[in-house]
Amino acid sequence: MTETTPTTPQPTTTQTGTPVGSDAHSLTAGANGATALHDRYLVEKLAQFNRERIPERIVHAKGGGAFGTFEVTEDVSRYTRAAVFQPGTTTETLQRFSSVAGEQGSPDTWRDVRGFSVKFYTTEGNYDIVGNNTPVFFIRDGIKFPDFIHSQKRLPGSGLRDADMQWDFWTLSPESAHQVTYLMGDRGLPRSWREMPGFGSHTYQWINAEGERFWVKYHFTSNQGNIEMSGSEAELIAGADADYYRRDLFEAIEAGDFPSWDVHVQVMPYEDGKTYRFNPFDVTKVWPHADYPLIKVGTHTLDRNPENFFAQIEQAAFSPANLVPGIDASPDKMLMARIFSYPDAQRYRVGANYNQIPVNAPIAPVNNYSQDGSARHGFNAPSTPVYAPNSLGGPVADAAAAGEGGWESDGDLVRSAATLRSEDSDFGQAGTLYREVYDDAAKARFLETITGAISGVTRPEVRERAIWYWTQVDAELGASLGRNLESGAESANEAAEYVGVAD
Ligand code: HDE
Repeated sequence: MTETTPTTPQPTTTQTGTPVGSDAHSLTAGANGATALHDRYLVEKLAQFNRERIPERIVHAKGGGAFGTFEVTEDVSRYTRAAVFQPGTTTETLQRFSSVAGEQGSPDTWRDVRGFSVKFYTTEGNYDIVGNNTPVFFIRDGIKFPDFIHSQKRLPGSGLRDADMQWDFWTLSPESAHQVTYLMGDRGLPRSWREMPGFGSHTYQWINAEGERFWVKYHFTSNQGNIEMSGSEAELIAGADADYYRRDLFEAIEAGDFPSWDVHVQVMPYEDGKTYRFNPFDVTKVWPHADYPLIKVGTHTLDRNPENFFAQIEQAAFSPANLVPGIDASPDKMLMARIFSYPDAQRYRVGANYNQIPVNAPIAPVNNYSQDGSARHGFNAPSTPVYAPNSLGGPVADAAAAGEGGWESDGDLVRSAATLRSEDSDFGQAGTLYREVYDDAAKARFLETITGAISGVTRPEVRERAIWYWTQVDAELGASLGRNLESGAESANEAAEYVGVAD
């Protein structure tokens, strides 16, 4: 259906286009009589209404977004052949921001990680970077994800959030320490989506025109700066305006104040991946900029609000599986799990043909042998054969055009953590973030936040383990936390402010 804004009203119609008699009066047997079941417009209107909601995203349910443009300002063609990253290229985009654990109506300013998803409508097909405003993640194997999310959401009986299960999971999963150190720090409460950075988080692979491979990490640096809000400010706003971030983005764009991010990559030569001092495919780690400096690629600007939130934002389907020639995955176990999970979620949430909805449809032509299914809209010309291989001139797969990467892989099938390298540690980078990035004021806020959060834990063994966990991050921090909890110095406000977090 196309959207029109008529100057003279058009007649209201049924979904099949026939004019209807009234939007105010059902068909009844006399003015005071029973309603007729054959009032087909009434039936259609109520039935359609009952189907307005689709399942909300199991994580990242609350969000907002806008359309934009990505412009390549530098030359990174020596690292990737992807059309979207060639010098001077301009690509239309869609971006969605989100918080993670809260449901659709949840307040934007609850402490949480924020999603940062960008869809590039490239000439070679859609390319999505589905990241967060932090460069790392809580776990490093996708098989833990459902358990992790369960622990951060609600108790099955009471439907309440629960500090015991949140901290039980985190402290039994010490690989979470780096991400929790971001989350409980100032980064957990950005002032707006415009004023926060974005990261691809995982290591991805770039492949150049000669077939040479590189490992890359994406960084989106906000040109509005990185600005955060205090816990008490966030708490007040959560009560006063649950849609604070959504409103901020929408109003800024309406006013012509277009937010932008400079896009950078860190590039690691392929062979370094084998010998680097810690596992560079572990999403709980960052790569030091001293080893792999930021290389600018271009600028991403958001300049167009959605015209229909449901059609263009709610139904938007972002996926790390949406890769293009010259860009591929890496041996990150989380990334590989996500490549299955997102299209699966979208087939369930939006429907089997979700990629035919305008907001998800590529500008690149689609040619393949899949067909039918619920709400199918596009189809091949009737002369196109329905199978491959065929001798009738149907679409032919072309490895050279696909520009896929890959990596050496061998060994028995095992269930095992990745082989440890000399500097692999769960707590090392968390400690560096706390000690070297946070200044004294940020450290004090951090201690107050974790004290408040852990004061909500009732099980003594989980409290003990939380003290152990933060002691591994930083001995002094752990000791201060222990003293605070012992003396009951936790601030009731901070405990209330902390709501929880997920992916
Ligand atoms: Fe997600 N995640 N995730 N996630 N995620 C979803 O996809 C999942 C992870 C992220 O704006 C879901 O369509 C698994 C890391 C964002 O629409 C789901 C694992 C990162 C969004 C899903 C992860 C993210 C999602 C929910 C562990 C940052 C919102 C509905 C292997 C680097 C996208 C949907 C949007 C959404 C699964 C881990 C970010 C269920 C299994 C790591 C920004 O498929």
